[in-house]
Amino acid sequence: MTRSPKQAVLAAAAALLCTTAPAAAAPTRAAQVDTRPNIVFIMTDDQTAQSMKVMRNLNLGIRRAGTTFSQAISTYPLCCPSRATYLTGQYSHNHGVIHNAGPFGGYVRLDNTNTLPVWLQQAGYRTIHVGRYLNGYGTQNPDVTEIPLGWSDWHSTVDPYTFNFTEWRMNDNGVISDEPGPDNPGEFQTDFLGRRAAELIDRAAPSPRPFFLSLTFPAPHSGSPRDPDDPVGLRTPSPAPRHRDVFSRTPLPRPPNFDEGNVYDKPQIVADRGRVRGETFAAVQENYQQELESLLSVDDAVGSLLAALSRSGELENTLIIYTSDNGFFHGEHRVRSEKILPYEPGLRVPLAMRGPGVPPNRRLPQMVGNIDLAPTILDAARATPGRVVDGRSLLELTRDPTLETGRELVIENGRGVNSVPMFRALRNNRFLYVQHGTTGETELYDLREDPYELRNLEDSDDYAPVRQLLARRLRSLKRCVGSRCNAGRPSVRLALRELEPARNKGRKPARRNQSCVARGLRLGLTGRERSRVERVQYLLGRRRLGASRQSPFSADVKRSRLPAGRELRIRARVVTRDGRVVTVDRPVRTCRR
Ligand SMILES: [Ca+2]
Ligand SMILES: [Ca+2]
Ligand SMILES: [Ca+2]
Ligand SMILES: [Ca+2]
Repeated sequence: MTRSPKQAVLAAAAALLCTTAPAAAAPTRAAQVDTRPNIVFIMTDDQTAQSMKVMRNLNLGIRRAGTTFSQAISTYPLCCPSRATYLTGQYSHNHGVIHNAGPFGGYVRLDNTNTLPVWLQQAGYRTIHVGRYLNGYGTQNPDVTEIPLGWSDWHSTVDPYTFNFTEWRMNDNGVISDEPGPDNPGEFQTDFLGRRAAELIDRAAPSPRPFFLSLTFPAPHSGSPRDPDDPVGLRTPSPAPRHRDVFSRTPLPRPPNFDEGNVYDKPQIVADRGRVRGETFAAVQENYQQELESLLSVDDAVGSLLAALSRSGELENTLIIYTSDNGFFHGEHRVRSEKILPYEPGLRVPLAMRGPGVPPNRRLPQMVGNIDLAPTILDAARATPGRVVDGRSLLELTRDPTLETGRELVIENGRGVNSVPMFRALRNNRFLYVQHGTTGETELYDLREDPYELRNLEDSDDYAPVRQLLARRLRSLKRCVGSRCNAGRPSVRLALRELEPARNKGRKPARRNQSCVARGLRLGLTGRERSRVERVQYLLGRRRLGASRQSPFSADVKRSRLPAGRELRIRARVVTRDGRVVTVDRPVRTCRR
């Protein structure tokens, strides 16, 4: 492996300490060496999780070399609110950006003086922005050369030209230019952004100071120019000319919720929609194909970033995160071309990560959200946020892959947006519960039984108790702040008891003051919410010690199954009937044999 410049500085400092440096100078000199990782954050616009399959560099260079979060959720599936969440680690009800435009949305709505790059810069990072910023950047600011606080290096597309893939405008550290310029005639926007990002990596890598690169592609969002095969009445992206029609024979997927037949169970906003057939079907399919095609140039850019990092010797010491601001519909539930609805196609986003502390070739099934992006980056950078963040670091999960936090997420759409009236939803590991503010309609889906959300259970008697619990928790979560956003964590504890010796069964209790486990353990659950538990698995590391589906959920573990003379952490993985999953741990010491 090539040694990175930063590691070389470290080695030089170490050599200095060993030979000439006086002892007193040692701590100061060592403290100046910065071994924190670089961070490269890549965000696409309106990309579905499934579409990652066409991206070869992403799959080989980031996903196979790292970890994919297979249940990643955008808590406000719309560009600007979701991007403001990335920049703050907060739900939109806390950062206040609840629309792309208007009085409650867009660039000026966010307090741009207190965001992720500001915190990283304060922590000593060089911060680089390449790509699109919040909606309205360039139109809402009276001075078009304005640069938000916190960025050491600023290369932003300027609205309203951001979504033109062949003729757009840039603000490069305050200098406005129309692109592509005379040096790169005909360059496609995605290629331009990828090239610029790679050049900036080349420039930042030799410094001992770590860098944070935030690269945000407008692709595969719809935009101009018009392509010869564009459908009428449905907006599409424009792929790079070299990728046009590469997927023209790839059929539009038809999952079970595609063109949903029976929508009597759905709220008005869905039930009023027509079928996805004939010309509409063809239009949705063309958009799907053009999105995949436009992702190929994003993938080329991913390839050149990986090459730049590798060339500079920084690849192994760089945390790379790949995601999108929201998902997208392609005919599911009759929704032909939108994002802001509380169902899975809009909520699910790609999320993959590689770098220090991230195991290779792994998939983590835990539900995570866009509120977790900033806390993850801050964790890696050992930096402190200037706001109360609502999310948690994903590095907790890469370090401890069976951890479950019991958290539930709120899905929001402000006061309503893009003709979808206001709703709030609660999403946990098993259920989606939605309240529509203006009509009073509600929805409940059991994602374990009905992953395609075809049967709204709002009237089901069997689910009445679950509905009640979810409604109560949604009421408190929809305005949650900081750690209160984890308040739904099931209140259960792991109980441990030494097993009775066989001859004493039913007579004498085991000695209470014994400090180590001599005979074996009886595991069980206690706590206020034990009555809500559906099943429990007991774990020692990745090994299963036992399981139970019956209260009090006890399981006996013989001494022979536990290593002797050791401090162990026993873990219970608890699933509640209302869809929460939590792990609770207890340390225990086993006696020497
Ligand atoms: Ca978007
Ligand atoms: Ca097009
Ligand atoms: Ca085509
Ligand atoms: Ca239905």
